[in-house]
Amino acid sequence: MSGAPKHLEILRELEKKVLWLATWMIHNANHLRENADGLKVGGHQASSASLATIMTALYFDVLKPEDRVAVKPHASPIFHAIQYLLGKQTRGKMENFRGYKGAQSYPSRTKDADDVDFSTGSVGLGVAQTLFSSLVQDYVRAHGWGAARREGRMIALVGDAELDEGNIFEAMLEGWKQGLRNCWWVIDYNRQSLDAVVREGLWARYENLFKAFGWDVVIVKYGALQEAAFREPGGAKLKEWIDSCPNPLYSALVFSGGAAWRKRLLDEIGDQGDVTALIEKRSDEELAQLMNNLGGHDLTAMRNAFHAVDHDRPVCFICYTVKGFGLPLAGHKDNHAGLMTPAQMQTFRAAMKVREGHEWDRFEGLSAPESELENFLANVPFAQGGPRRLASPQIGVPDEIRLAIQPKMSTQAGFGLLLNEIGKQESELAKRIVTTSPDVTVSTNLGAWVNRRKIFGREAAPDTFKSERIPSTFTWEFSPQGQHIELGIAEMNLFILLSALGLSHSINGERLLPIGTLYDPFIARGLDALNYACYQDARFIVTATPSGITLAPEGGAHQSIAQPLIGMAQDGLAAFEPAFVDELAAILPWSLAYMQKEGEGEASERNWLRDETGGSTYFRLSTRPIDQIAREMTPELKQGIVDGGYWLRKPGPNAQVVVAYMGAVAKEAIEAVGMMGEDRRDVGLLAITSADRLNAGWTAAQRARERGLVHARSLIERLLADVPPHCGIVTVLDGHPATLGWLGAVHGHRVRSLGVEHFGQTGSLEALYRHYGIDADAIVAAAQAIAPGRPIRYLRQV
Ligand SMILES: Cc1ncc(C[n+]2csc(CCOP(=O)(O)OP(=O)(O)O)c2C)c(N)n1
Ligand SMILES: [Mg+2]
Repeated sequence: MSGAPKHLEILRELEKKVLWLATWMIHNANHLRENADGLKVGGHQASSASLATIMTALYFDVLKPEDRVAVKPHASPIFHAIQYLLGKQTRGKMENFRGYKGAQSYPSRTKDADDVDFSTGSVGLGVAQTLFSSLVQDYVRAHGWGAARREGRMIALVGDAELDEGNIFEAMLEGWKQGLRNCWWVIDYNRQSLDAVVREGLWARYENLFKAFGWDVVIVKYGALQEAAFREPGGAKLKEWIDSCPNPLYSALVFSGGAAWRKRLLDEIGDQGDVTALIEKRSDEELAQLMNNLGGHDLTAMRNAFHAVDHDRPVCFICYTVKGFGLPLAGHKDNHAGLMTPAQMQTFRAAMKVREGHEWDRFEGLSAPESELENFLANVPFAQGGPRRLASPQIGVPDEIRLAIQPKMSTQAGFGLLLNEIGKQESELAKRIVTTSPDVTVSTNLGAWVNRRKIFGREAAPDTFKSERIPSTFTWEFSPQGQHIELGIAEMNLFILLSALGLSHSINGERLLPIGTLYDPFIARGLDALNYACYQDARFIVTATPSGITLAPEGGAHQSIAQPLIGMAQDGLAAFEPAFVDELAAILPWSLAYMQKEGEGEASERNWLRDETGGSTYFRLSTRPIDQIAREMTPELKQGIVDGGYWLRKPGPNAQVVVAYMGAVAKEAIEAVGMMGEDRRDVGLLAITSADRLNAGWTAAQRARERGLVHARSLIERLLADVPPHCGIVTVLDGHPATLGWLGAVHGHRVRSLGVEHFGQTGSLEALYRHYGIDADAIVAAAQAIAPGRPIRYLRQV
């Protein structure tokens, strides 16, 4: 660190500039909106100002290029202002803050152009992401990769109310288990959330919590002015008063200003000797300055705190700040969405010495010579590392993974076998795969893979059962070369870890191919984290098993209904629910390649499905063994499976009914078609492997046609093209019926959609399929209702 007074002076100037730019950016955007559509959106002025000093200290002084930062959502304007000063953000994007393709309200890896490390916005997620990114950095290095790059610190700028989010504590627990290093959480302790002022004394709970998990805790409470005043006669009294002042009162006084401070202090401690003189010798303005001089607004205090860290243990900095510091909104409990009025803006502008029309000038209003400022910015350590988005070559994936498919098998067992087959090889693909599971590794069938590839641990640890010679199917051995990361039960952690692993190519320059497994219903438990992982374009496979009511006797509470719809609706995630293991064997290699793609490609069907741009994949699998079909995997069949569907039995020209099924109910669908054969002509059986991709292809093809690509035709349009118009379609899956309900809209066929709308009943599989109406009888009954004709003979009483 450079301790030269000049250095500090320039940092002070930049701190001012950053606050001005961020405040102006928000004011300007709202002003434009107000004129355009009358809609004012809440500002982040107060929330941003809170972090202006801390971020100035970090970005312009402390951070190294290899460090990565998750910026608190509402500090996005400060981040953009800093990047603007560093020449990495354009004025156009700043002027267009919150506008179409402008700088984003919350820092976004995918939508912002100025090198956001981690997207934030859903509070708590960015914080945990830094922890898991640090574990991933260790994983990468333990496997012998990335040694040429310096180890970075993973840093989160955390709002104090953000710590209400439980996922942060789930992550801390996991970090402790995994030997977390190189992780800093900087808490903006402004004691305000969105609605109000936070509970008294929270910092002490945090301190204990963090220490209990092995973190260092650094409390930055007082700024240099306060520290100096405490050394004056009477200073100890003042300190005592500050320490015992309740949060809401401190905030209210910050808002009210110097005269209010004076009155309050004199009323409460004014008769206590020296402290009176201490107060009296300061003007109102000086007194306000002193009382507002909390550690988090003191560049020296913050720099000292950061530079003093000389180890790689995780550190939590609790920094006292004032929300809205430096602005007239400072401290007011309603300031979260507060915006400065034009009159307040004028006063602020005058104080910042910014002339009309020069608001965006980088050095407007600063007193240091431009050349010095330019020189300083050109040498900021953080900005010396070249592009922050790293690249890593794609790993080759074979077209097929051969495995011996038994006559009767479940897709979950097939998944375990497929991974085991990959694990047998010494290929680059096998090396780059990393699996993870929240305490359901064995029950989701990863056991064989883990036996081969071991569990990752920074320190090796043998399996005690093995060393004690107690027979066990699974070897539970930890090694720095291990390729499975075993997590505790928290599903949020699973998805945040997948997010961190799935960005390794860009963050660490070393590609990993992450595969996470969990029980299907518990996707809901980690859904927001899954959404954010996809939002920041992390690449992974998530395998959910068992699923639906098909898990039958395992328990009603574990049945999942909505997940197929989640799979369809989740942006960035291609969802599959294959019925047969050979289908999964076709989808898995495709998914491993898909997760590595980032091209643009020509306008084509592949492109409508986003095959060129790539993404993550979700497999919804089952533990139900069903009869497998012995067949040759032709290229056409494989393409159909990957694109979402194919005819298992093509309907004839006189077909009255088509049964379209997805997943484990294949058996019932096949049985129902057999039962109807004598009474309905040419019944068709449509196998659907991905409602998501079929639907996405259909929507995209329609859009493409509307935009002039007249020949655009999606797979489902082609599949249903020859189905006679009078033919009815019965759809069935172990999930919400709406998943396939749209099939009738493709060419206007009548549809009856079967599925599960209520859950919770336990029982045998037969009993439950009957109870919920997805057994063969229910399919036949639906067919009879939708495709009138003579009564179907094999229809049993339902
Ligand atoms: C998961 C989630 N819930 C709610 C919100 C809405 N929200 C945005 S900021 C905020 C309060 C933030 O308080 P704090 O973290 O202390 O930051 P400050 O505003 O004090 O800077 C809330 C509730 C959100 N962004 N994400
Ligand atoms: Mg706060």
